[in-house]
Amino acid sequence: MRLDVVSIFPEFFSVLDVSLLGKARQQGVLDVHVHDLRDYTHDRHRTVDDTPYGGGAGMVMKPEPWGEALDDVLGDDTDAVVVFTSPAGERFSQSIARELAFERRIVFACGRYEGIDQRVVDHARGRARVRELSLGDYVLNGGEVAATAMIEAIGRLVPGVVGNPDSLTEESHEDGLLEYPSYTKPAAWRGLEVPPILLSGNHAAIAAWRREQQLERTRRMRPDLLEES
Ligand code: 97T
Repeated sequence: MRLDVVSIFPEFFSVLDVSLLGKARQQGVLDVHVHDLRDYTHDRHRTVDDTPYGGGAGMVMKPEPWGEALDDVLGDDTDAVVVFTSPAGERFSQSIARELAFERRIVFACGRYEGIDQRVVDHARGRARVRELSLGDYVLNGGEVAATAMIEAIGRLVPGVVGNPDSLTEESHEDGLLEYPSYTKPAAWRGLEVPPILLSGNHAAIAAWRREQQLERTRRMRPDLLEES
């Protein structure tokens, strides 16, 4: 999968050099290209923002650098998805990550300040499949953290990135429930015991216990998930 990122903080994405995604990049499974939006400005101050039409606090990202950056990054590619990270987007989820993991190419456009001139998004719809995605219901200073989280969630679902594919299906959110609690050795630690059923060797009973734990935990921590499913 090819991933492009456009941001005024390209250094931010050095986190993608490490851990599992870093290894996937070294192995050529993920091909990540980070672009500095300011390289597409032409004034001495490399200006990317301006005051909003209609008034209001904060600054809006100017359309011209974004237009040039997306022209350059997309080239004549007609098959890419462009993701605008935004607090006003659709909420990102495991099912969206699963969908996007099938794409050949995704371009992440990271806005700062109060957002990007809306015409950039509207114009991009003419040449790519556009998604406006939010990480959740809170405000960040910019789209970089959101893009990084989405890249990790999507990237690890790309075949060959995570070594053991079984570990992908046994996690929180894959079946609409939270994960069951996990334990490892020693069987007793600081006076706390591992639930005896896990030491019983009875696989059917263990599976039933885990299911029950998933339901109980989901009911307690995330009742909204049970209503959805
Ligand atoms: O708060 C933001 C500002 C810019 C770009 C994205 C965000 C955001 O994304 N998910 C939550 C907030």
